[in-house]
Formats: sequence, structure tokens, C-alpha cells
Amino acid sequence: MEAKIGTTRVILISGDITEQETDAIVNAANPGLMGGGGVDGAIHSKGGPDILKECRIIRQTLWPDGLPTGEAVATTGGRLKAKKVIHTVGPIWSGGNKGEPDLLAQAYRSSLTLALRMGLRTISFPSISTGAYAYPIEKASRVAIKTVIGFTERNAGIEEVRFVLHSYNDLQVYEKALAEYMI
Ligand code: AR6
Repeated sequence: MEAKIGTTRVILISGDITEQETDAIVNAANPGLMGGGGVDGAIHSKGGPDILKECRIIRQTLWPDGLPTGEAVATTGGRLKAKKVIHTVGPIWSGGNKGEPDLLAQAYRSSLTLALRMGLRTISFPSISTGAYAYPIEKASRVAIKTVIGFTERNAGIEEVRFVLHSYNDLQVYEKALAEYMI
């Protein structure tokens, strides 16, 4: 499924984010930036040790106490097809009254802002927070779609935003959110 927002294509596919050839792929990381399971584990294992090496430097120089939820930083893509990995931290779901929607929106916005600043034109996102962090995917998909479209309406320069959903079911949830948003 695809939508055109100004000069930006928003594309939804099912697949593996580590296979994407966009300028950047986004990692759903944790504040420690030292890797983990899920999409984080897949990116580090396929991208190789240079990603972790740069994460260590970022921790030492920029974020000694860890990357706060909603912030984003960039490293090399290592052995991945993508030139850069943008690491962001989504919120852990704890019922929905702890600012989770705003924090999730911030994670998408910070990633897009960093991509623009770095001159990256195409970017792939996973479904941030909907795995280990347990954010209900129907709710998360609406925040993700609204935030990305809102950002691209206000900021020119990103040519393509690709959501790479890990299952066909997740893809259908995002397709519904996009279809409802476009009405
Ligand atoms: N490509 C695309 N999507 C994927 C892939 C992949 N290769 N692998 C998993 N997903 P999660 P979170 C989907 O848990 O909820 C990590 O341990 C997955 O099906 O990766 O933000 C970090 O280190 C789900 O829909 O991220 C943190 O500690 C989505 O990616 C914590 O998990 C996000 O699931 C972050 O949790």
C-alpha cells in the first residue's frame, strides 16, 4: 500500500528491515544502545560490530546515562544495505496514561529530523514499541502514521518513508491505520 504526501511516498510492506536498501533504517533500540532482541538484535547481528562500536562512542560522548525515550542517534549501517542506522527508543507500554503516545510520536519525529539533517532521503521504520515494549499495535499504528504524515507535510526533503512490518497481520493493521487517516 502506498500514499503520496506532497513529495513524499509513504509505503507499507511486510518484510525484514535488515534487508532494506533505503538510505537509513530505524532501530527500535533501548536506552543502553548495546543491542537486544527483536529488531535490535537482527540489525546488530546482520550489520556487524561497527554499529556497536559507534553506539559505544555515542554512549561515552553524548549520552552517558543512556539515550532517553523519544530521542534518536545515527551510526553506520555497517554491513547492511542501508548507509545508516538511526537508533531510537520507543516507550514501554504501561496502560497508556504515562505519556506513551507522545513519546512514541517523538521517537518517529526525532528519527525523521535526524535523517533530514543528515541529508538522508529514504528511510525504513519498524513498528516501534509493539514487540518487547508491548504497545498495542492498533494504537501504535495510528500514532506512527499520523506522526510520519504530519512531519512530511511540514518538512520537505524526505522522498520515501517505508514501514517494514514483520508479519502480514501487522501489515494489515498499518494498512487500516493509513486508510483511515487518508479518509
Ligand atoms: N524486521 C522488521 N520488523 C521486525 C524485525 C525485523 N527483522 N524483527 C522484529 N520486528 P521489538 P520494541 C518487529 O521487540 O517493542 C529489543 O530487545 C517486531 O515483530 O524489536 O520497540 C530492544 O533492545 C515488532 O513488531 O522492539 C529493546 O530492549 C517490532 O519489530 C526492546 O526490544 C518491534 O519489536 C524494544 O522493544
